[in-house]
Amino acid sequence: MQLDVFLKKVSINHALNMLLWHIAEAGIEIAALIKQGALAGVTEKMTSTNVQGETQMQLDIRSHEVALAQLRASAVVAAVLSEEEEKPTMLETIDAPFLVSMDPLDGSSNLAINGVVGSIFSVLPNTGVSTLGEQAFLQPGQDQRAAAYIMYGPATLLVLSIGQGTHIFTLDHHSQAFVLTQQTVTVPEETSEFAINASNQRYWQAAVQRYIGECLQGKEGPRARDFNMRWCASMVMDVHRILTRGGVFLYPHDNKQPVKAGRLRLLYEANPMSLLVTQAGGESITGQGDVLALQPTDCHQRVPVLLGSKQEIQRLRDYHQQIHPQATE
Ligand code: AFP
Repeated sequence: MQLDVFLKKVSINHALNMLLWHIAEAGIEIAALIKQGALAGVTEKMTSTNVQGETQMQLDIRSHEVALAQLRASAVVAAVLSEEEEKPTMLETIDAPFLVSMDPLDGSSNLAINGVVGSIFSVLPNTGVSTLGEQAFLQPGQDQRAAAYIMYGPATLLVLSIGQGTHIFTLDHHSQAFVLTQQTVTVPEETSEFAINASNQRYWQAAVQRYIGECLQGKEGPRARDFNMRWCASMVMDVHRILTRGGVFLYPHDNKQPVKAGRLRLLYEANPMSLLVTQAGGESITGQGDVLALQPTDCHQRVPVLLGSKQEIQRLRDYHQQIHPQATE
């Protein structure tokens, strides 16, 4: 079943369906650019940096432009917040029903090694961006109307939730359409696989030190079984693995740069990924509570993220409550 047919079946919100269709179109265009690699010059670094101070790749900028053009063409988006721009872009359709936050190219450092990258989108209701300005984006993740990522891997996938489960579509390169290939994904509750950037270990807080320490002890430790580890440096790819076969993905609070509470951005990484994972039966916490319940204070705010299989995230929640009780109150 193609994406447009699926959306007509499951949603009566025509404006939302239109928006999701345009997000999918952006994914198809970006996938074509990525496929050309160095031939399209898109793997080159720019001299510019984004709002996070990270060096931009040509494809970061091109993906931002492609996605913005599609969102504008949908005529149902009032404003767009992007990782690549400090301020949200206000569109001519300022009273349209939706706001979109996006990371047009997540994991772009993987481009240099021909690795997997993705695009992430979060759809919020427009609560009055014409008067509130960028403050209108500061809504908790539980208010999202939809979330999606596109994964540019061996196959191009669109993973989508409108709050009724999480579904996977695969791009058919012949018809240039996304086709439903897995309806209502379920994250296995138990897992023996974790993903964390272990090079930051010395900066982690005690709860995460304990959790990973116990996993590493394997059969000989309190968990009485061996664990496996993966790290893709692309949240899209790590989350996709978790949706497919379970596991946990941790980018926890650390003391590396005390002014930054975590690495991942709440509005266009943590929130949309948390909606997709929780809609598939997984959990997503900061360590101090549910990611989706967090009231944002800044458009480019960073947060700790611990997400994936229910039983493991529950264990991490317990460890945080036992070890850092003042922070979890
Ligand atoms: P970019 O979007 O700036 O490439 O960052 C990717 C990311 O935000 C997320 O996708 C990864 O999980 C994480 O950063 C990787 O971080 P490390 O540099 O610690 O591997």
